[in-house]
Amino acid sequence: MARFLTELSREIRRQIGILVERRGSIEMVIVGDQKGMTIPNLSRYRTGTLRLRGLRLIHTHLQGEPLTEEDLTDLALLRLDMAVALTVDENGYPGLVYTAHLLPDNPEKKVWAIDPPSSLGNLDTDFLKWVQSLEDEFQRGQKSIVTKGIEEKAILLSVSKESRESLESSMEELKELSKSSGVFVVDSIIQRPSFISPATLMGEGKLKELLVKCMQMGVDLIIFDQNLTPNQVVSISDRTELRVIDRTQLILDIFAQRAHSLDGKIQVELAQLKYLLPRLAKKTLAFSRLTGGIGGRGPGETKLEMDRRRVRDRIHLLERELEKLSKRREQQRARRSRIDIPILSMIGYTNAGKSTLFNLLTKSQFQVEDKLFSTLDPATRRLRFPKNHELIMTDTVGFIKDLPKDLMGAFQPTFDELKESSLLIHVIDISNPCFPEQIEAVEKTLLALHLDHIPLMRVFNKEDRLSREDTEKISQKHDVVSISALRPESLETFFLVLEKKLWEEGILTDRRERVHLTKEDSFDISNRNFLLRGNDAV
Ligand SMILES: Nc1nc2c(ncn2[C@@H]2O[C@H](COP(=O)(O)OP(=O)(O)OP(=O)(O)O)[C@@H](O)[C@H]2O)c(=O)[nH]1
Ligand SMILES: [Mg+2]
Repeated sequence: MARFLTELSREIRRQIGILVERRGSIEMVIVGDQKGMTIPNLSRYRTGTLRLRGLRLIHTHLQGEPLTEEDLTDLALLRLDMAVALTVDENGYPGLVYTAHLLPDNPEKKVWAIDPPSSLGNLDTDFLKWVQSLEDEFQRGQKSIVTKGIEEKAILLSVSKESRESLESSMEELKELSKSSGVFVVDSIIQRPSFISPATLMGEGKLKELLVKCMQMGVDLIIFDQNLTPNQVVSISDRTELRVIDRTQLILDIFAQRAHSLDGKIQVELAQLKYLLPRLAKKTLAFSRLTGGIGGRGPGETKLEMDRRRVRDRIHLLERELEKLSKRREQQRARRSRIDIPILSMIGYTNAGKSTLFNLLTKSQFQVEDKLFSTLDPATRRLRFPKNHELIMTDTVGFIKDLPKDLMGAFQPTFDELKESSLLIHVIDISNPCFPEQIEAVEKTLLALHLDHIPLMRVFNKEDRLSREDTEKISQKHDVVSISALRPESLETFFLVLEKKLWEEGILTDRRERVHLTKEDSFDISNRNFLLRGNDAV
């Protein structure tokens, strides 16, 4: 066969390649030009992303050259069993044979092994046995990473020209998001290339390294910290056959898991479908790969349907449902505003401690977790503060940077609630080194939601995680009161500032009732008997 190939190749002055299946049958014959050839789409030879393709490429090289960069790219991106270059001597006989194959996980982090050239006569490997033991080694590497229960393994990826520092802190957040969504992070990679490829973000070289790493670690899911265009998802996913999701999709996945109320479920599903629709225009496997897994889960047990027409119908249906719910809420709000009770709303970056503070102030027991987006459905409680003033306090979903604007539209009913607020309490986690960026992200979001006209009071939370001196320094610099929502006794100044703010903003207007509180009067801390009494659900 080799002689036949070299002779023919010499005669027509073109490379000839064959793709050979495990047991030796020839699946495809490819004719190239003098220097190279193009392998057609092999997706019908899929054996699962984490396995070798079950095909080896044997092709002729007319100029005696070893395996080229392109050959090695094919080896990696197509996950070939082996790439073989057969050189042709001047008489059309086979010369040296060059071979290379992919490597399982190894300490040197090598992607492939290129064997020393040999003559045809010396090639006496039992191929089937050899390739099976190679696959066994791959599987051992893949199994060495053990996850709990339904956790999915993923590699996180960030490709951008931004400063390393900001990419790193964003990556930390992506890790937290991944954990919150039940993803086991196998590795996180930051790349700052000088040229960003518009189609795949990273260049071919990095793409094949990534793919081989995925095979070595048994990962078939990659999560980008950047938001990808539909075209980018398709090209990366089609090049690698991996499941590819971006930051927004991951966040939506967390929302889908957290949505409990009817409103919440409708809002999340709507946001997911709106995100998917433009992506479904691309007829491709990329999105069908996601069905059921991360990025393809809907709220509850539902899976996201991947059919465009049905998606559109469903969007219309959900929008109508949402409208009905909005009307109902509007009536509720109207009733509330008739009795004219001021509303204080907790807002802030996700995980800042909004729910913890809300629970403390209203003596409630809503879910508090060291996870991003633990609150999705808004909570509302009535309370008295100070003394005989009635207030309503609400807790809502947290904000995060880079959430696409059209997705926020789906959460409009939640944000509409915020519109009725008399005061926004912006809870900030000062123990997070990125808190200034978080403040900016939150207050920018308020602007985008047209909520910036509502009086706002910032509060620094989690002061217990910093030294007293640091807290004081930061607090003074920004002129913001600091508290720890875990320590009721730290709230003294907060109450004074809050009360002052309420009067200043005209939220508390009845001046006759204005009593200057003495310390004993306002909150008997040891009993946690704040003036904040009531605990009636609204
Ligand atoms: N050390 C410390 N931890 C706090 C403090 N306040 C809240 N936490 C913790 O921070 C985590 C997040 O608190 P949550 O109240 O759920 O935060 P959230 O702002 O409601 O977050 P989302 O609803 O996820 O947006 C929890 O593990 C809390 O126990 C604090 O003052 N000090
Ligand atoms: Mg919360």
